[in-house]
Amino acid sequence: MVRSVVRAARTLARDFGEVEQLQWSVKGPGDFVSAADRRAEQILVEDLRKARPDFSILTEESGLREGRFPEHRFIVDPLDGTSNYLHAMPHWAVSVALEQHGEITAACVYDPIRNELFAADKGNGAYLNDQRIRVSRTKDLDRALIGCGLPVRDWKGRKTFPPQYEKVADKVAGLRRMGVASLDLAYVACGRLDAYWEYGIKPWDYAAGLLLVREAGGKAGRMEGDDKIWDEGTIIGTNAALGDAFTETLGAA
Ligand code: LIP
Repeated sequence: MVRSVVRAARTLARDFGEVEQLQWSVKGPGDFVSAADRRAEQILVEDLRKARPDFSILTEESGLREGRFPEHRFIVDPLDGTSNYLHAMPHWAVSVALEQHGEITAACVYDPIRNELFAADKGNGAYLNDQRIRVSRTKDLDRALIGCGLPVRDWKGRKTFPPQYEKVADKVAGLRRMGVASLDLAYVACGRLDAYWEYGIKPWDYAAGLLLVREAGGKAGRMEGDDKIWDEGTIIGTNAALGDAFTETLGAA
């Protein structure tokens, strides 16, 4: 998983140089970025298939490819933070998780711009490059820096977000909307953010991040219940100390 994620991210990083140039072109970088995204997905699928030919693969771009052992599946986002990438913002990542018998057992999120590889293995902790990471110890909401998502246009979260925002914004030290769910959760895992929530994101955006937070000692899941973890809902990742207070604040929205 690590090898495939790093290989895909390196090609995206090379293409990113071109995207920066295309910002001034009349046509913009749209088509170029779609092609780069597809190329990255191809690399990931090829590598993961080679390593585990019988596992299923769910990707953002192509949906589910069923393997012989569908109870083992990779959940892949070749380019998380597509809008950032498209606008030459140097904050995006490649994310892969492995789900086995309904549990996420391995996770890998790589930010090639900062050369930061977040990885976790169920039961063995979470790591940033080779250093063990842990969630923050912030226990008071009024000292907490919180990541979130922001709905735009006709996005479903338009109705869900405003009341949640009202409740949270009133109580916390700061809010950030960085546009890369996998990295938001990775940042909770290493203590840069104290908590994160977002409504309506997709499995490939958060599968790896959930395990990173859990293995770093935090809490991560779907507010409406983990039994339907891949259904539409509000995804929350928090440090252990804030956990319930933060979820209650959102839930009370
Ligand atoms: C994006 C997420 C981001 C969210 C966007 C989108 P993509 O993923 O990571 O945090 O707010 O709606 O889903 O589409 O760039 O892979």
